Amino acid sequence: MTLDLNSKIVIVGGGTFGLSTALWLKRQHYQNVTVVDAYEIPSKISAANDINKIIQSSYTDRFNDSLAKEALQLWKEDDVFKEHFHDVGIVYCSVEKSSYEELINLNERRINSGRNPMDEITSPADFRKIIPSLEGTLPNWKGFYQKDDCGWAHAKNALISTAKEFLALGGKVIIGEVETILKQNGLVIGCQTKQGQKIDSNKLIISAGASSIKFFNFEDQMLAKCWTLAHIKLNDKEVEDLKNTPVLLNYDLGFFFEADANNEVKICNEFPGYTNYQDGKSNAESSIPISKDSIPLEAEVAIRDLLKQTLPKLATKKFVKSRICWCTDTPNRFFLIDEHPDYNGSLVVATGDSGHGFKFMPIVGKYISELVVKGRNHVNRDFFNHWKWRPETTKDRTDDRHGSTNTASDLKYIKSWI
Ligand code: FSA
Repeated sequence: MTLDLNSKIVIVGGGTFGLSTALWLKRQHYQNVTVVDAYEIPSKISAANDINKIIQSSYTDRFNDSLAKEALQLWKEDDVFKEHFHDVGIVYCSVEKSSYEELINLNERRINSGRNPMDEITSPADFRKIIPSLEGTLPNWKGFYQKDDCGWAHAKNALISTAKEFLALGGKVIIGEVETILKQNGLVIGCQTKQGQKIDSNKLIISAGASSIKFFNFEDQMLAKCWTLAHIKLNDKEVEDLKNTPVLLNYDLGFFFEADANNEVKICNEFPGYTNYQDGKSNAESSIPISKDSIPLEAEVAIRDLLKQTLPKLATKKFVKSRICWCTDTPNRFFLIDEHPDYNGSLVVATGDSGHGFKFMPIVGKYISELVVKGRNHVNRDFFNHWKWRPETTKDRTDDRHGSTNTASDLKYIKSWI
């Protein structure tokens, strides 16, 4: 089903994938593009509603590596995105052998594709040359330093400026919780909000992140999991010491950034995520996101441990904020961006962020909009093959994360929250 410039395109979910798609469609002069979200943008339940997200521009796999390079260009040049990108570099670190090997592969991918190799870091003194305030003992830490073309972005502000540009170009945003998907004769023809508003579509896009499973059966391709974050507040001297320093990303232990304009530093521990399975079930799509401004006590311990090893003076500071943040993993962690097989091209799914979607915000909408406009048989085959509807792969599901016990645990086992 192909579209013309007046077709009604409705996007359910105004987060990373939804807004990127909305912007790309408006920039290509589609007249009738509507984003529907339960909350005002920046939606309080979007995973991207966050003070900072890591912007990597290299990956160990060829497909994401090349897409990340394409995204980087826009982070640097596109007026909507460039003011939110902080090109401060990333210090990639590990304490375990397997994650160090991954870093070696990452560096090799860079070298083989003609980019500068990263600097090797083998001692605490090497780390301190890059981030002088790392006064911790950094036990068994090794890593690589990529000086530029990577860093972090102010994710929430990027959502806001994308929505602003979309509206300026004539896009429409409706605030309402989509409750029902409207169907007729085997086609999706729109959606209806809880408040009773009906919105017609020639093409409907579901880009509701971990909540997408509320609307359709994804045949267990989608596994909602949450991760944990905390903020601490720094004094002026501490802010100054970390100013413009690279993101410190330890594949085994977690990561943190310089402070934001509010003097707050965000810190995350690394682990394979928590599921939230319902009623004794354990198939992927019975894991349901719930929002919570709190984290398990064990996450606080892990976050403080990361600080003890790196910035010990900050390790006992009060958390001024903590929350869990939901992502949705596909079986192999490539996104799920395709037509839903049951509705003859009238419904597109654009989800399965797999915990690494945000860095692609400037570019992912290009490929989603191409699928929306041309249909699945006419998009680039490399993209199609990576992102297609693929329930046959669920039997090979992988967590593909380091940290903690290396397998996902469930929130029902968490007895203490902070
Ligand atoms: O560069 C990146 O995409 C970092 S993703 C950050 C993170 O917390 C992961 O470390 C975690 O494993 C999960 O995927 C959620 O996102």
